[in-house]
This record gives sequence, structure tokens and C-alpha cells, in this order.
Amino acid sequence: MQPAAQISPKFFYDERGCALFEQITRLPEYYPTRTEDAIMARYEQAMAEAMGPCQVLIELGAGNCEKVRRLCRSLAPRQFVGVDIAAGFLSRAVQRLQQEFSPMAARAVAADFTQEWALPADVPRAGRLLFYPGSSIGNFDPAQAQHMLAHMRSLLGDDGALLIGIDLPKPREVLIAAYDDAQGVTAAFNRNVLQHVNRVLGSDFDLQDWAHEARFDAVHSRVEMHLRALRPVIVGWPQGLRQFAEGETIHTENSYKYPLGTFLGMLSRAGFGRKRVWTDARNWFAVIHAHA
Ligand code: AVI
Repeated sequence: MQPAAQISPKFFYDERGCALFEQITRLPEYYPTRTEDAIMARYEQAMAEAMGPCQVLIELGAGNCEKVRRLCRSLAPRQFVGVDIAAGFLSRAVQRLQQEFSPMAARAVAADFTQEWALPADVPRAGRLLFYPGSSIGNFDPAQAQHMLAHMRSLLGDDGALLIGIDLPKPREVLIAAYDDAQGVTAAFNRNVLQHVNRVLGSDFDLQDWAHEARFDAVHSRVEMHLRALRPVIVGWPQGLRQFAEGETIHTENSYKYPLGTFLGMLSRAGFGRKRVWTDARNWFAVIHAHA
């Protein structure tokens, strides 16, 4: 039997994928972005007081740099560093931020978090705040997420901290609707991964052959996205052919929904000390400030 097919979710983020993800964040069903933003708005003052001064604000998975604007206003850092896999999309967003928040110096760093990555050596180590919003940590499996947290801790001096957003467990219907919206934007986002893979790896997936599927796996507390073959499909690669039976799926993404206590434990194991947590009234999302 052939091994179950998988595509890394990092292939979502070509130019079209980034634009589709922006649309997803505005969908009525996709609660994470607006819930996180409401928490950040409501507790802006309290967060700024808890965090204290910040010299260097570093956003991981910065994308369009929308989420960091509030912190640029309230913390007025000297430097901003946006880190993301989608280099072109990121550098345009960083340029806009630079214009708006001058004299803050803003720069873009392209990095793939699934590989070893580092910040440029000239980014000052003192007074760093790492900002990792949107529950993007949920797209890694728990072992990878633990490794990433330890890596983040290693980027901080004793005066540094992490501000991270995590999506919490909630009713299954809410989760499925968020990852299978009525307008089909998430379906287009999921199918677009095939177009990107065709371009990068030279395969010949036909998007018409594949249907979007969102599932909830209660055992692992994660939403899974899959692409299901609508008919028997043969896909060509430079290395050969891959046959898919009708109904066979390609697993494209996991989105873990960590219970708060579990995630706080992961932060402690990664070497983070004092933590403060802000949530919404439904306890759907948490923003955590974790001191180095
Ligand atoms: C980027 N990441 C946190 C999103 C999520 O919710 O897991 C990606 C996404 N996939 C489908 N919709 C949004």
C-alpha cells in the first residue's frame, strides 16, 4: 500500500495563497483573527503595562503585518523585524509599516520555520519581544511546536518575552464552519496548494479533481484539512507517477486547539517563566505573555 499522501502547509503561502488567507481572516465563520484582535484591543493598556518597554519587536509569521500595528503604536519599539516564509508579500507589508511608523526601523527576514532558522546577527538581543499571533503555532504538531518554543526562548535574553496567540478547544460545529466556510474561500485556499506544488515541484495536479474537506480529530484536538480525489487520478511528477483512488485524500494541514493548561506547560518546558493570559468572554482564544 502507498503511504498516505501529505503536503506541508507551508506550500499554502504563495502570492495567491497569502491573498486567500487574508480573505479567510475576514470571513464571518473564521473567528480566530477577530477574537484575537478583540482581546488585543480590549487589553491594550494592560498588555503594554505588563510588557514594559520593548526595543525590538519581532513578529513571526508576519504576513501582511496587520496584527502588529497595535503593538507598534502602544510600545513604540525602535526596531521592527517581520519574519515570514512568503518573502515578497512580507517585504511589501514591511515597507508600508516603515512608512507609517517612521522613525521605527522596519526590516523583513525570509525564513521557513520548518527548517533551522536564525535572526540576522545585527538584530540587537536586548529588549526583544517576539510576537507570534494568530495561533500559527497550532499548524505544527506538538513535538515541533515544543521545539519551536524552545528555539524562540533561545532567541531571547533575560529581559525578553514572547507574546503568543493560541486557539482554544471549542464546539466542533464552530471549528468545522471556520475551516469550511459557506463562500468556499477556505476550499480555494486548500486547492491552491496543488497549484503551488505544481509550480515548485513540477507535478501536474488538476484542481478540478480535488474536493476540500475539513475534519475534527477529537483525540488530537485538531482540525485537519484534506483534499479528496473526486475520481481516480494519476498525477505526474518529474520522478514518476502517483495514482490516487477515488476518495483517497491528501492531508494538507493540522490546526491544533490546545487547552490553555497544556500550552502553559509547553511554555514552561521551553524555559519560559512568568506568564500572563488574556482571553475573550467565551474562552475561545488566548493571548499569552511569557517572560524569558
Ligand atoms: C495560519 N493558521 C493559523 C491558520 C489556521 O487557522 O490554522 C491557517 C488556516 N487554514 C485554514 N484556514 C486558516
